[in-house]
Amino acid sequence: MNNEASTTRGRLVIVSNRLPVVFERGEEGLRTRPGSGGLVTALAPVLRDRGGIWIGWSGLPADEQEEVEHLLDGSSASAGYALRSVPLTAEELELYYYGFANEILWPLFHDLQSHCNFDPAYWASYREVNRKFAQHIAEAVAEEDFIWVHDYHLMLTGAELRERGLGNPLGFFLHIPFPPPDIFIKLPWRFNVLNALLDFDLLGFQTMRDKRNFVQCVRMLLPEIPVRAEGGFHVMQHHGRELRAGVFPISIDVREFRRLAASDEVSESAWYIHEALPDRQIVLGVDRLDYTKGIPYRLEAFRMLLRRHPDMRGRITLVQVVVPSRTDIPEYFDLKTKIERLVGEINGEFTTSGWVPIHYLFRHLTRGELLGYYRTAEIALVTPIKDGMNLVAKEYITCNLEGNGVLILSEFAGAAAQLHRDALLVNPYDIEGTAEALHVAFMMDHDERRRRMRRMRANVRRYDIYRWVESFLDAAASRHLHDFPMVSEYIPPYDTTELGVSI
Ligand code: GDG
Repeated sequence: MNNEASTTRGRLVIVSNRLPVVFERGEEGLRTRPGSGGLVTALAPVLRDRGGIWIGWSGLPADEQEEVEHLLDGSSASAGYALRSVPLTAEELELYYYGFANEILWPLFHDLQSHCNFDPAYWASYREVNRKFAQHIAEAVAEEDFIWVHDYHLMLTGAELRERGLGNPLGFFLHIPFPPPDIFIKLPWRFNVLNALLDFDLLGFQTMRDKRNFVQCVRMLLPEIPVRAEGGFHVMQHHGRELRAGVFPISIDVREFRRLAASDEVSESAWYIHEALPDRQIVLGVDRLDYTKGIPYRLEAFRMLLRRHPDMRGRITLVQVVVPSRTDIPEYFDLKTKIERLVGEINGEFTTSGWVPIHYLFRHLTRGELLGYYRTAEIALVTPIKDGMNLVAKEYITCNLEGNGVLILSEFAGAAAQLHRDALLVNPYDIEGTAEALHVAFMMDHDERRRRMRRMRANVRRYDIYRWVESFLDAAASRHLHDFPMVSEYIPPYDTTELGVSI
């Protein structure tokens, strides 16, 4: 095997579809401000210490590339690592990003093949853009740099780099689920994608489920590839190299969320939210407008709760935040219309003077507002029909400083692998089951709530985003896999009798 290059000697090169920088056009023209996500916060110190580059698309049209590059020079100086942009034309954006990534990979990898539009033009562009990214990476890196590619937009970059003769150690992390073989084989370009993934040295998945699906796809579609289990990894041989696949459940910057949740601003906001909704429990749902989030099923479940348990009326309020996304696309616009019709129907059926069952917010909240809701809501309803991890669940747990919240979680969210013992797990398609879980959550006594929340908080605290970065880089450098016992034992479907409650 010739992939012994150490990842500790070289710099770190992060590659993602988008750069972690926000471009804003103000009166004085274009400016940048640093992105604020957990990933960039955790990676920035490593990029600074070790020396590094972040390569991605700026979010702006290719004809503004000159101005973008000029601004990125300034941002690189203040960030302490280099930012390099890959320009994308309007056509590439349409076909590669909105087309292949969003209309094929996103629905297919979330098991929703009926939402896919397998347009061959999308594939051609996806290949072109991955090649373009590889070109930019190849120009930017030195021999021993460790290249870490993120997510489904860029699954072919490893193969493109190998074709250019690059021998650098290459890692890839998939933020979304990997589908089971009977779904993956629907992809007309299944062999190209699977073969390309095998050109990385380290593949990271969110859960055991995703890694298992990937390994099963390799066994089914490429039976000539030798696969063995070793030290928590699955090891495969391909093109004279050795690829290791491992599980690295992503997390959040726990210390930062706790600090912000305890701030005066958030404490006040939490107090005001509950002051305006007195004498009741608040159930919180926070989702981007997307069909994978299961929002209509969730609303149906809330309606079922109010029908079946009339004593809940006036004592429970669902605050459903939907963050606008792609409403110019008919499918997303239809989803919005469906959600709004359901909210209207439910509020129309149950509202009384002084009580509106669903507070519906269709907008992006500030970080302070969002944390105010996290801190004060007695119940969080996180019920995607499929999700790589779901960070809202981990953020809610972390911000629930009083420790009296209940998390209702979809068994199809990656987070379930870690939290299944103490969250109330539901099948999001099961409207009656979710309605009953809401009832159980409402009735749960304080001691039980605190016990469960304490364990979940400790669990998320032990394994934060810094540990996630460290574990991936360690696995790449030392071929050693950190042990995460809390993520290895869950296999759905979940037996709810284990909870000791009947739902
Ligand atoms: C991929 C995978 C995986 C949401 N509403 C508001 C707001 N948010 C923030 C939350 C959270 C983030 O957006 C959403 O978290 P997800 O986990 O759903 O992440 P995505 O980026 O959508 O998706 C997912 C993740 O990658 C990480 O690997 O967990 O499964 O699909 O951080 O706080 N933030 C603010 N206002 C809002 O209204 N400020």
